[in-house]
Amino acid sequence: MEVKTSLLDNMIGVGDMVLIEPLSEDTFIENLKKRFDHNEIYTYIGSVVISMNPYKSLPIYTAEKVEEYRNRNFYELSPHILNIFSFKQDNDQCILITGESGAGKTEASKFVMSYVAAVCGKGQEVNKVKEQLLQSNPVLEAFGNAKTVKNDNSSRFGKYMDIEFDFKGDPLGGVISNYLLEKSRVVKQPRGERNFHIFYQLLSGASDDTLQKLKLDRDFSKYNYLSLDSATVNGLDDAASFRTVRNAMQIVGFMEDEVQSILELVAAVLKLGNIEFKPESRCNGYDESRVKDKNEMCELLGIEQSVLERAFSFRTVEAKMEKVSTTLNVAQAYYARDALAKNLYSRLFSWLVNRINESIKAQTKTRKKVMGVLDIYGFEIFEDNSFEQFIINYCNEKLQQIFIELTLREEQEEYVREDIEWTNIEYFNNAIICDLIENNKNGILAMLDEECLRPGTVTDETFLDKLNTMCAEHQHFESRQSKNSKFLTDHSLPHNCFRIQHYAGKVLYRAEGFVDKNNDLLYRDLSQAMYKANHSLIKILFPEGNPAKVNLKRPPTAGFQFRASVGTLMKNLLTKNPNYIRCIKPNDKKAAHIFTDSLVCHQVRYLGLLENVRVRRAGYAFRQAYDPCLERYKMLCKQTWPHWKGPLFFLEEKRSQCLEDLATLIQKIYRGCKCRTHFLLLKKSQVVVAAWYRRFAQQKKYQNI
Ligand code: AOV
Ligand code: MG
Repeated sequence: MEVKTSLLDNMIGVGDMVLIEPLSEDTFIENLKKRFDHNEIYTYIGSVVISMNPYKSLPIYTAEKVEEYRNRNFYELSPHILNIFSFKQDNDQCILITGESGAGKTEASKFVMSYVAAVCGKGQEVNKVKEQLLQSNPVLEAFGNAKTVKNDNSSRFGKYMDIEFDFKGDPLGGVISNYLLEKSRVVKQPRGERNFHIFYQLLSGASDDTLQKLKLDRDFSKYNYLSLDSATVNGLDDAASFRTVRNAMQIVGFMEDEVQSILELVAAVLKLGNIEFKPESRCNGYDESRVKDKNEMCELLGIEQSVLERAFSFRTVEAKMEKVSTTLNVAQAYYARDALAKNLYSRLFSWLVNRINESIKAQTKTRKKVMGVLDIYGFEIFEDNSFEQFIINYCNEKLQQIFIELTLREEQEEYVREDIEWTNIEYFNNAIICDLIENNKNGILAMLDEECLRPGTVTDETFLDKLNTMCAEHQHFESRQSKNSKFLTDHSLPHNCFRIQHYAGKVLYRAEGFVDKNNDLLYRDLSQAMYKANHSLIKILFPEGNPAKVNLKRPPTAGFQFRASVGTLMKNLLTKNPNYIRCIKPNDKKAAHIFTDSLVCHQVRYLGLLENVRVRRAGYAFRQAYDPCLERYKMLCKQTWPHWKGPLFFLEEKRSQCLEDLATLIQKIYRGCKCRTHFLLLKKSQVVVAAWYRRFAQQKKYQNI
């Protein structure tokens, strides 16, 4: 076959990967690279957008650009994220942004949101809604993002935001859902990383007066919970960010006293981290923990010193209807302190999300359609991977699964269903990895829960033993395509670890802390102490501390809750029309102008992008069910216009006659356009608009597009 090179030779590469000839991994990467070198960071695979992180600001998101892209057809302008979805469609949309940590998901989600705000609706009320939706972002980033070794502004929570529109396309409001914040960061950060931004922002940016009220010192080094080796980050101005966040809170609608309460809790977490304990010997030979010094946290939150101190020295356990008080030793007291700090912070975060939702929720019920934007924490492999990475990576597996289901599997199956000739395209389906993790009976999360709820001595070792017995030993009897084949064991594994072959790479998890983090228990004495506080916000955050509620059942485990909420999210996403932004990280150095072939190639492979192009090239790009098609084009055909009575009005045979007439007409119209849609075919239940990219590319029909 003659190799078609003219499109590839084009200085800036091909805008749609579907047009590459010949298609191979090499040409695919070469094209991305060529475009990246020319600051063309977006490339399509049909309607999927690939986004390369440029690690520098580009002048491509200006008001002029927005104007240019507004209401233009997907293919008329060079690829851009602004082109991702069409407002003209009537059904609910969602934008799924995926990619590994640092690939550019959060930035992409912000561009999408600003674009929506720029092009939708006008007027005072609408502007207020838009402003509030946009300003919710700096608030959540301050509390939910942190510097990691992979990303200076890494999302440590998952976020899904529904924006609701009325029939005119004006935004009415929104709803944010958040997914499991990585709360362990509050008390400890890996080397080279920071705690959540807000701590540094508050200390750097608050006025002297505010800090004094909060009894805080500007000096980071005064606080045990703030790591010092990377307290300041190049390119991050914490003080300026603090002003932005304060301003954003005001716009979103927080009252001054609410802001004050929130900052008091942030300060309280820092103070909590400075509480230290000393042992006091008891006559029974055991050491009992005592708080070393008076703590200012109590003053901040209106808690009596003695109440807090007692909660750090004793723990009440209920056994057979009887309350037994046991003493805490120093190690247990430190554990309790950290558990309280993590709980306090993560509950504050969830409260913030709810509070923002109250402000941004639609005031009327006349919503017409919804656009959801999903921005989660990206896949990550650190040196040390724990429960948090396990949860984050599981979430990424689920998203990859949606992509596979909708763009690779269902798409192919649909052709078969419609009797369209089809040669199957192979791809890796990560459903087995999802199953390994989430299977109700013997998935890793279920086993962890079983272990956590089992009476007797439960440790991370007993959990790991269980995993090894269940997954590793069964492996020998099962096929390579079974879920257990993704649970990798060999004798070289370090002690107390297990390894999973994820879609995006092998990850070694340290089992230490899994049981504890999944249990996520807070001694009741501590929640009761918090409930006794003379501070309205902290009281709300610890409802189980209410003595009237002592009989409350234990909450579901962290893993169980996460699995359930991700399940609900997936169901929700599947009811919407998905649009994908697949983010790619060009290098590991967070640097502009560097394109590391091997790194990009790895991502292209595991994201299944080549398979995506293959399915796309072989298939029919645009299709519509009969009824909406008739509805859309009713005016073109004399059987349907001007006497239109709705699609169901037509009898079967009349309907197909109409459709055929319509097909001929539309064909005529399209033929005159510089559009890629050239054929209309009537299949079992659909009108398919065939875009035979490859053929057209070969016939050089696209050269002047
Ligand atoms: P992520 O959301 O995918 O990682 P971000 O969106 O936070 O990644 O991007 C990381 C950094 O890359 C940003 O802070 C910017 O400096 C830069 N960047 C990304 N996209 C662009 C762009 N379009 N233009 C300019 N700079 C960009 V994570 O949240 O860690 O999974 O968990
Ligand atoms: Mg992010």
